[in-house]
Amino acid sequence: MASSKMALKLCLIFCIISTSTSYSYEDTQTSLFIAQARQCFPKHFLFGVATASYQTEGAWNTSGKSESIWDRYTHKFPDRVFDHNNGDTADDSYHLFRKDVKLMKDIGVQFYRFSVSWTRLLPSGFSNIVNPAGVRFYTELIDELHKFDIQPLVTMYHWDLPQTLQELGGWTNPLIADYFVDYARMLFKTFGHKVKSWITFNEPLTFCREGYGGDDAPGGRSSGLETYMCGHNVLRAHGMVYRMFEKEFKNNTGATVGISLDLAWMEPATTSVEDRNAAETARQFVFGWFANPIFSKKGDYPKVMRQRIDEISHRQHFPRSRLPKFTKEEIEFIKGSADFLGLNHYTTYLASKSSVRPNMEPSFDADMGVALTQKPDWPKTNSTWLKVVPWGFRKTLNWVKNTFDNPIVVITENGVSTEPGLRDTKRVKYIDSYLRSLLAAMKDGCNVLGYTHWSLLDNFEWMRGYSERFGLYEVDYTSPNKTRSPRLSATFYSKIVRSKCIPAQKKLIFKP
Ligand code: GBH
Repeated sequence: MASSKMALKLCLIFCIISTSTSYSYEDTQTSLFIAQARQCFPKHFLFGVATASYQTEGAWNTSGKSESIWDRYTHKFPDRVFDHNNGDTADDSYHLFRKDVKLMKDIGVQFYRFSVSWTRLLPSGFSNIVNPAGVRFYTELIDELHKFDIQPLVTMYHWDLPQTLQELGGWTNPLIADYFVDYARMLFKTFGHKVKSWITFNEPLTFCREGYGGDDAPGGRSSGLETYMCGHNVLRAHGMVYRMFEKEFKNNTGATVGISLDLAWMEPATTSVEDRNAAETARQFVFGWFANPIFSKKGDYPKVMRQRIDEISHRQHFPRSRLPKFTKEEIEFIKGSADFLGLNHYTTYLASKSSVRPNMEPSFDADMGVALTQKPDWPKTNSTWLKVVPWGFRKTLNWVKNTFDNPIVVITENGVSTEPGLRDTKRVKYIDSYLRSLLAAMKDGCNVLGYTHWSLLDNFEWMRGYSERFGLYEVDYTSPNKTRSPRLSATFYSKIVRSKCIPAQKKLIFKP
């Protein structure tokens, strides 16, 4: 009785009245509610952390590495990056990788998602010359991971294209698909005996839309044209790599190849049919664009993309659609070319029909024709685009399940930016609420095998430089050895990873 009185007293001082009672249960002894119950993932569920080469490695021109489009772009246009910074040294993980692996071991993760730098391995961009120092670096990293029983999940392409290939048109040149296959074959040959899970591309939507029609490297400003050429060649390249993998490497190795696509949840702004259609159109443009050719029964681009882009191209007097066409053979070839779907999910938007009519200027956004906003009362983060909307995660996963016949999904990114500092209670809450939403989706029948937190460390956040912090570990960029310090969230995530359970929330509320 004494302790329950004590709890009551504490409660009167500290209690936060929560309206979310969906998981609450009554603790009859103390007459208090526990706001969120302990909830567990299946025993075989896997937890990991993620990074990407340009964002963390640094050593941009060390030991034979050549220039990537992000090296070139940040050096040439420092003003375009928010804090005028670049990834030249980043977290210096090239030299500090053993420390990083130690941090992962401290958390207790089962796998590490990282990307390999194409220009570190193949300085000419082509597979005619392999850089031994690059091979040595990734071999040592992978061996270090295995030493601690952490499985590598390797992304082949997280946006750092060799500058040499950019000069030949980059992803708009159809021949790049062959060069990507050569690169992938080198990876399978060199690391295939140590790496069992691969991701061909990270977020083609982002690098095709922002790289060829926005602000990201290489800084192409040809939205609605190069954007689709990029997407087309990425899809061809992905399909070709997968078929090559099947033929030359898969056999009985148990190895798998997937692709990581990002999908923010698109919620209709109102219940009107127009807004509901707008939301579905948005999902198809930002996700179906890549998911439909690979994961749908019919293959090919989503119908709504085909229709809208064909029609708008025609109105703009293009004699052919700006969205390229696959041959029948290509459709069959690309269809089914993945063992799992990597899903990156961060936030939610409200979708409504755009009132801006497409003009003569080709543009991806005008082709989509959807206005995207966010509710002002959704909790803010340190990224303008990222609002905390955990229920969007469950909806995203259910939509993927229903649209693509319940594919095998691995969450390959999810996370949030916070203020610098170690007391990141916002990240703790984000992880707690998004993981509860993920569990709810799994109870709905979504086939999710694992979860990857973005990111292990603070890192170079592309056009936002080092101003956005996504790490479970803080990186002190002013210290010569880029000191890493655990945030509260590192401890919290570790608890979850080790127990496979989300702990009950300690906040008690008085029984009304
Ligand atoms: C991920 O993309 C990336 O894969 C990862 O490298 C990155 O570190 C992580 O996000 C966190 O940012 O500034 O309004 O133009 C997530 C999808 C797409 C979200 C591009 C941000 C830019 C919005 N991203 N988007 S805006």
